[in-house]
Amino acid sequence: MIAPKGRDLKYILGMDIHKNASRTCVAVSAAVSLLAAVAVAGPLVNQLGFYPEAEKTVVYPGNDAAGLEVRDMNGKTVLTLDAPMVYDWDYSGEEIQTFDISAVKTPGTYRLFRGGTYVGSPILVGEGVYGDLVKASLKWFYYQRASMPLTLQYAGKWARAAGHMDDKVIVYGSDAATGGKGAGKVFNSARGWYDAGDYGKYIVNSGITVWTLLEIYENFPKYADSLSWNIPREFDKLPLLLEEVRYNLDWMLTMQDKDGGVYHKVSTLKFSGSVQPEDDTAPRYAIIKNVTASLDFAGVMAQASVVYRKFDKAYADKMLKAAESAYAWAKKNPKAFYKQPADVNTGSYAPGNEDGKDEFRWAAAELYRAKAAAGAKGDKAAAGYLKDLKMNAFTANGAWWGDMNMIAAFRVALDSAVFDKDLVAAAKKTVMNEANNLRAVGDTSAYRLPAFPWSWNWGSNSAMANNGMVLVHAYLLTGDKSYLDGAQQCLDYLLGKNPMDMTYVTGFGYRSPRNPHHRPSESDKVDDPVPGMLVGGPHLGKQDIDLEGKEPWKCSNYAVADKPALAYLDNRCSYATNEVAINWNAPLAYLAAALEAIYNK
Ligand code: 9MR
Repeated sequence: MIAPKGRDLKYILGMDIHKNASRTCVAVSAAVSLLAAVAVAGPLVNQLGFYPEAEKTVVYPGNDAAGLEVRDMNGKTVLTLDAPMVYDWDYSGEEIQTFDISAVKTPGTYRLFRGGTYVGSPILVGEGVYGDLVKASLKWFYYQRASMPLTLQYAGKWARAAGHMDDKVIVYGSDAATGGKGAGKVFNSARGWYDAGDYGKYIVNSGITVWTLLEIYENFPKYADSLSWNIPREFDKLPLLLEEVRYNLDWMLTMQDKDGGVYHKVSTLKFSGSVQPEDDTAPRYAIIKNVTASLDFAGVMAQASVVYRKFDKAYADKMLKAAESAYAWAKKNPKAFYKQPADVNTGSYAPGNEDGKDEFRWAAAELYRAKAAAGAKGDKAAAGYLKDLKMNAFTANGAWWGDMNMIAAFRVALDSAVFDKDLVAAAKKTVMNEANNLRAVGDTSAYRLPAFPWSWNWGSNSAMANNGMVLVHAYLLTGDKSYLDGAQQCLDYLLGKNPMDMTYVTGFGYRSPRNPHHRPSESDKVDDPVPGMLVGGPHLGKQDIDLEGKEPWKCSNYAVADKPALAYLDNRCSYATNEVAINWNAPLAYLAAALEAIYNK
């Protein structure tokens, strides 16, 4: 699949040029939006605060010769720092000074002063600083539920009627609208989460999302069990997180055909307008079985069979069986890759280079472990999964929906009791190599952010979150706190240590997105967007801009910054920078949950 490009470490490190602090601080202007120009003068810092033992970084654009003072709320100075070296950060075109205030460990509220003047907003140091964020980012999946009403009791002011019952989705190509072959095939494909700001339900993206959420449960079971938030209960015995995830697993199970193959998605043929779910009434189709969807389905069902087994054996057995038949279908149809039909314009999630090796590797790893958990490690099918898993070496690309290699490596590296020693060693090496690359860049870059040129693709914020997830896994494998500090750097960026001086999560921090591309939030009568959503973040693609006004759903009439970290617009039209998505929220939840679970023992 698509390999991230331009990941040459020397190139990245070469971008940081040391300079001496001399001139006075300059304001940096960011993307000029329809609403207002953003002028940022710093300090840029995690707006939710820090755990006492965490690394705490404050980024300051400019090259001021003044130092920084940290004072408590009684005005007492607790830390004084000299002005640090000035670095360039090419991703924003800024000069940057970075202050390390990690020495402030006593829980409390602090303020920053520069040249004797109070700058920025109060900073919190304490336990549980990300607890609400974890819960809200997970609660958001409830707001994304198809096929059911959201009631006041659970949804508060974002209550809405049910949409997309999906009880009669049409198999694509089987009705007159799409060619009429095999006329009239319909089936029930209810439940599941809407993918993003649109109302499609996509198997590939559901795959990595569910994996990430279940990984929270697998890596931090005690913490996950301790969490509670307000959602309706259907399965009393399940921990809340597994209850929420089951809503999507149930939908995913409906997407498997009798022959084992799995459909790519359920969606309308065209994206709907900006309407509430109940008003998007165009016919919904189950569109084209393929290898990638079948393998992502197989991987997730196998993983879920392991996680749910102790709560519900029958459900676990059902999922394992479904996983095995999906995998068998993919083996029989290895060239059946998804190609978006010309009359469909909803999310494509089509593989970049159609080899499918990463999905095979991941599904084989999950299936082998699931067979072991079901007491069937010795059977013929299990031997086949192990053989397939060994066929290709692990590769270390960033974890995202387009590349499941790293996910396979996580699985094998952490489950050393299940897999052969050599495999575990290879998987660990892959995870650690990637983590070490991230550390090297994180610690030497002006923003203290492990970002590469490829990080600034569509959904850049999720790249930062997924990089954080790699670092957390490295911490889990080694117990070395420096990897946790690296993960913190990623979360800090998403929560305010960025050139836009905002958290990228709705409803959190001093400043946050107000106009995300999210149809339910756009079309309701509520001022605030649904909370707990991570927006895609800056990138230079400009797919959502049409300055001539020929495509009215796109943004027009604004200038876009030409630096990747600044090319962000808090406007609903900007689906390329301000959309939300389940596969972006899940790693945010993972990262925040990991820091909570690890620090708050
Ligand atoms: O996250 C996807 C990104 O990697 C792709 O470049 C982009 C264009 O194909 O699509 C993104 O996914 C969107 C999906 O296709 C439809 N639902 C909204 C998703 C987030 O923008």
